[in-house]
Amino acid sequence: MSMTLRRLTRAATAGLVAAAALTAAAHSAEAADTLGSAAAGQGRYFGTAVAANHLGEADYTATLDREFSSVTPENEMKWDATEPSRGTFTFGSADRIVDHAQSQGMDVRGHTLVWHSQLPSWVGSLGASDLRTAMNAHINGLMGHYKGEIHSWDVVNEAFQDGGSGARRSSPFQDKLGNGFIEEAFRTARAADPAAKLCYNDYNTDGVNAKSNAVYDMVEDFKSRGVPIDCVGFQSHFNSNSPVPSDYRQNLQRFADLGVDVQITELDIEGSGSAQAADYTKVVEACLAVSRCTGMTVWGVTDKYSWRSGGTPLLFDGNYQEKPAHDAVLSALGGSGDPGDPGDPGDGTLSCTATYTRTADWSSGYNGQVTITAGDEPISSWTTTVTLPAQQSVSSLWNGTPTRSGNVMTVRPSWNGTLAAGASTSFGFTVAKNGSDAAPAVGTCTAS
Ligand code: G2I
Repeated sequence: MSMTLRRLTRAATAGLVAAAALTAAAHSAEAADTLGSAAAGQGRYFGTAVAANHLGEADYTATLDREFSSVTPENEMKWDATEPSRGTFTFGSADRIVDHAQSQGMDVRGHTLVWHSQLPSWVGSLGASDLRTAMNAHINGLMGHYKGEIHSWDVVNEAFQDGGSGARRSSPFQDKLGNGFIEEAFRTARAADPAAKLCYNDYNTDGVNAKSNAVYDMVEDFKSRGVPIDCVGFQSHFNSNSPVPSDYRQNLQRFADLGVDVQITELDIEGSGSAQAADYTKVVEACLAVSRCTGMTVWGVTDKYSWRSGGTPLLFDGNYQEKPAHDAVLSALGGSGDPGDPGDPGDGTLSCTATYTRTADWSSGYNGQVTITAGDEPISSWTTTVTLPAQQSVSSLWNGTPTRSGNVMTVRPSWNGTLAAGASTSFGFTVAKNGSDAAPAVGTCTAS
């Protein structure tokens, strides 16, 4: 969509957007029972990263629309997606996200203009003066397209090295343009869309350490010299190796005291259950304790699509059920879930999921394994089906009780029916391929 068209379309849908905002306001007056409405009650936004290719999935979009008040395109506004070859801008996927957000009255964070990663190779091959021109053209192209439609932009992302040095990270921009590339990017960005908040965004800067000190010094210097910067983004990717720092709030506060807003931009915390919920609570409480912490974004809607596959770091599980971490965040934001809300722990709905993997493979056969995981409630039994391709046959099955009907096996527990909330068990089986290497289909899991 062209720049002019985007603005015209936006003007034409302004009535619709206003109507959506009114609905959201009416909803929040009733009960702050979603993340977005509870955060709004605290004067904050609560956002999520969104991937355009999931917007067609009904559960994904329903959860997004119900719970969140801001979106960040997870990959669609990055340089490789938006200017894959020099001067040719492609906004299709990013436009889908922005259009969707606007139709729901949600704000949009822009991520990201200048970053060493997801950078098309043509950028790295430019000489210094061409690179400067290309960087500014990229900022102008992207910000111009979405002018007036983005509440905050990550102008520069991850420009500092990890470790104790506080040095700048090597990148085409750093290596060819020197330290000044960051301020140049911010000055260009201010002129391109004066209404957008301009942010510097990074990770491992969440507590007080050498890297956050280096960012702090840069922001202090920018403020003292009038370089336009409005906010600092703290990505906040946490796990057991990188836990929520004990001085998280203090670190947010010292940046705020420099005269910038702070935002939690890519929050996710690996783990599960009450420990994960407690960590999320710490983060939300830290943001609420800092008046210039204007909002929080989690890095994805559901564990199913997290970049940290296997780490279950988000607020909704793979079936879009609210996790204990969700309820903890909602309550830290001053909201309250109705005990009977679908998906809330305690709502009495028994559920389970079944996922298949091939654990061994040889020319004439293979071993399959199905992992059964209980949902938010403890369960005492489960049932699922495994449908084999026509030629295949099962020669043995363990840790489950099969009933066969043609090529469909219904499998129930043997000794392993009882599962705590969130706990898993698995059954395995050996299959003779008889000429077909296709995978079996695993049906829906039913719990009782
Ligand atoms: O790595 C986590 C985040 C750290 N801060 C900056 C963020 O922009 C970054 O996001 C992640 C996305 O969540 C991933 O989805 O950035 C990754 C790339 O740096 C993204 O991964 C990429 C894969 O590497 C590609 O293979 C894939 O084509 O996602 C692409 C789209 O699915």
